[in-house]
Amino acid sequence: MPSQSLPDVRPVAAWPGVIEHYRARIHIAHTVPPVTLLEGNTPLIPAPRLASALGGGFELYLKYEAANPTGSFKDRGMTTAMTQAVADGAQAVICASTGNTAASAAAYAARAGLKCVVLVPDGKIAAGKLAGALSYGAQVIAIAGNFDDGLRMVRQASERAPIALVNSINPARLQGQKTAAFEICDVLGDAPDWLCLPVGNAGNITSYWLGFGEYFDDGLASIRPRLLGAQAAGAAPIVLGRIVEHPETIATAIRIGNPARWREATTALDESGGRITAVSDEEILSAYRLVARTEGVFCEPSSAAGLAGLAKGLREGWLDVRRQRVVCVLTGHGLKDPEAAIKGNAPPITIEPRIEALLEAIG
Ligand code: AN7
Repeated sequence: MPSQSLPDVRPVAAWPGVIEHYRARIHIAHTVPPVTLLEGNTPLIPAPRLASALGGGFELYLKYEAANPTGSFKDRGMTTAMTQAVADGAQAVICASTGNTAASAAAYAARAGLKCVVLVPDGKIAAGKLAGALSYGAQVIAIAGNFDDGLRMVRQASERAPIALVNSINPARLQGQKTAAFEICDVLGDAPDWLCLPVGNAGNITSYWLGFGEYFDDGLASIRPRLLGAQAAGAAPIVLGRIVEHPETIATAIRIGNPARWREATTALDESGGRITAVSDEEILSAYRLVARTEGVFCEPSSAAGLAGLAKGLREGWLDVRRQRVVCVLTGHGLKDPEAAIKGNAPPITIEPRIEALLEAIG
């Protein structure tokens, strides 16, 4: 049933979702009730043990976007994109995805009563994301190609058929995703000095810069952060300054060779006085394990790329964050990719069901 025919049921929870909470700042059609799963309001977790593992002397926070309803930051942009699609009278939506966008689009389409089609690279999407997209009832189409091929195809499909594109080239996506910047400022009382995050299709870095810019312009923040973007070394077009035809990385969420918001990302990096860096798969996995072990915060490998960039900059000495406030955005949940977690750690040992065996095992 399309949501136009549903009664205007407002959420009763303390947190009403990002559209309601930031309504005056969200520039989309407000002619229909928001399509929401009460996304946003995610924890900004202080990470002192992690900060000292990285050398200490600065304040570190983790923006834990895994706490969104489908387990990634994509939900912020999907509430706005799907609400706009409903306002526009769409009956169906489509996107290309490395996984998280697919799961989020599928959930919000279900919520709105719209048909959803997602294109994913065959065999290169983490199990939890596929499980989500299928469970929420999307039509999942695997393509024998990468994300960039998929994005080209869905752009063409949305031009030829009456189906709304919900990738982050859709401006409504940025309107929702910029709210993460607002939340960080609302909690800290100002913008941080640095914001570190993974960069794939570059929609998120563009959105954060938009959000921080709006708070700064309106006097709600006294500074704008410097941005530290991180791409996987095998999929680092912005760092290299050229399209990567065959991107490869264990961080499948950011396995993207030709980001749609490349130009906006470059502008954001330049205006902020920030930097973009390439991190190896080993550096990503090491950051991924470190944050889980030092702080009890489990994110998916791609999500740890920003943290890996921070660690790398500190280690190599080109980043100085002493006495500063640093936020690392952890974009997606560790449970999205159980295979990476299990492969990346020593397997559990098996013992006989006897107390002596247990005592011996735990030393
Ligand atoms: C966990 O789902 O592109 O730079 O299709 O899933 O805004 O693309 C996912 C991207 C970072 C990069 N972290 O954000 C998709 C997709 C995680 C992600 C990114 C993604 P953008």
